[in-house]
Amino acid sequence: MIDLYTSETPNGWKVSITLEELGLPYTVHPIALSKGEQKEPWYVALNPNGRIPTIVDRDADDFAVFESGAIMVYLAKKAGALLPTDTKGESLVLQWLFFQVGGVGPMMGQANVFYRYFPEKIPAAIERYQRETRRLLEVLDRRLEAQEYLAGDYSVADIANWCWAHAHAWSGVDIDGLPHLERWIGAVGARPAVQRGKAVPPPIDLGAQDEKTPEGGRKLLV
Ligand SMILES: N[C@@H](CCC(=O)N[C@@H](CS)C(=O)NCC(=O)O)C(=O)O
Repeated sequence: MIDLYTSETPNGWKVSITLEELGLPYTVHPIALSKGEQKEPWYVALNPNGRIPTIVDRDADDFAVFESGAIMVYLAKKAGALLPTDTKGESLVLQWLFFQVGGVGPMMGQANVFYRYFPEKIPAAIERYQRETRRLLEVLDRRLEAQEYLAGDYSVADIANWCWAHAHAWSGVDIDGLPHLERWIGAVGARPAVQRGKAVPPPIDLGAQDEKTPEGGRKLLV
């Protein structure tokens, strides 16, 4: 059994969707980000970065894993799916997974901060992160022109990138003229396991979806 500490955000969905796709049993522990639960000592003992998501594998001596990309790889290896075992196949998936972890996630995250939450409106910062987000989405579109999925068969690379890319409108970035990306966003989003994982944790557990409001988002800017 896996314990999952998460919130209703793209980085959280990366793990809940992976768990759903793999069919691994797990228990959800919602973390209220706007209340700062992720900074409490008991949580930082599991995740030194004080952010969601985190898992604890109760079947592996309570082994804790933080960083969403590392969690996805851990789970895929544990279940033996969503990540090829041959060196080149694994490398391809990791390339597109790291592309999300190091590029799409941070850039869209900063676009959200400056477009949605930051108390001052700084046009240069908004433009900078939105332009970089759009550029990264164009990279995905070009990749998906020739391939159904990002790295061979459907994998953790698709889940990771989808969790951010499908929410492009929240960052104020359109995907006009990116038909391959649009096709893939629809196809991945139609998967039952993706829909189940995206419903984790249920909003009711966190109260009022506080993180989605400008006020709730601002509380995270400290
Ligand atoms: N690199 C980390 C990023 C995690 C992250 O930024 N999580 C956000 C939610 S998407 C969070 O916990 N924010 C709360 C905070 O910044 O205190 C990962 O991929 O796990």
